[in-house]
Order: sequence, then C-alpha cells, then structure tokens
Amino acid sequence: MQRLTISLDDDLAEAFEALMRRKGYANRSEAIRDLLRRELGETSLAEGPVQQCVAVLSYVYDHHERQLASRLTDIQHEHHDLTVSTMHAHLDHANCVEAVFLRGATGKVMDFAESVKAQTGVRHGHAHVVPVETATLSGAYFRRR
Ligand code: NI
Repeated sequence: MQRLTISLDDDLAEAFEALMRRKGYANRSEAIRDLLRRELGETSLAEGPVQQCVAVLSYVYDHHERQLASRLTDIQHEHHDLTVSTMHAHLDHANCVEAVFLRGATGKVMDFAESVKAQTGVRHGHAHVVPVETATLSGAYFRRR
C-alpha cells in the first residue's frame, strides 16, 4: 500500500466532493481508486484488442419485432465460446431486457456486442467491458484496497 498526497485547486476539489456525494462514496480514497481503475481499464482496452476481458452486454428489445428473438438467440449460439450466460426478463407485453455475460478476447467480445446492438429493434444497448489479464486476475484492477 502506498500513500499519495495530491493537490487540487478549490474548484476542482469542490467538484470532486460533489461527485463523491452524488455517487455515494464514503471516502476520497475509494473514489480516487475507482476513478483510477476506470481510467486504467479504458486505457488498456484502447491499447490491445487481443487482451482478455469479461463483459456484461445489456439491451432492451421488442419480442414482436420480426424474427428478432430468434436472431438474437442465433447470434449467441454462433458465439457460444464468448457467451457465458444470459438473463432475460419480460418487462411488459412487448418489451424484454437481456443481460449477456461474456468472456474472451476483448476485440471479439466488443464485435459481438456491436453486432447485437446493431440489430433492428434492439434499444439501449450497452456493454460494460472489464479488461482482465490472466496474470493480474487477482491483482490491481480487482483489489478493493
Ligand atoms: Ni421476454
């Protein structure tokens, strides 16, 4: 564990305090750690599509949309090496929400997510991609403190 001392001008410090309150952080250290983890994760995603990741892809769709439900199932079967599990909930008479848990090479996972999001009738698609290096599985990105 290392201890860092940082200096912020007043405006930035106030904005940071407001952000912490809005997001419910109990202390500055945890807020800073999460900001750093996110930035490090995004940077490593930008650096290499071959790196491994875990991801959750979520989206809403209308199951009355022609062939969409079976098309989505087909896409998942075609990528059974990436899809770990899928959770489905029926929101109302027409709409469903699905969360697909994915694991694999980041480039392939992101291509899969884009192909699902691009389907006609799929809305609010979002992939939360977390980079994983085998060597750091128990390491810095995942350590809470
Ligand atoms: Ni449904």
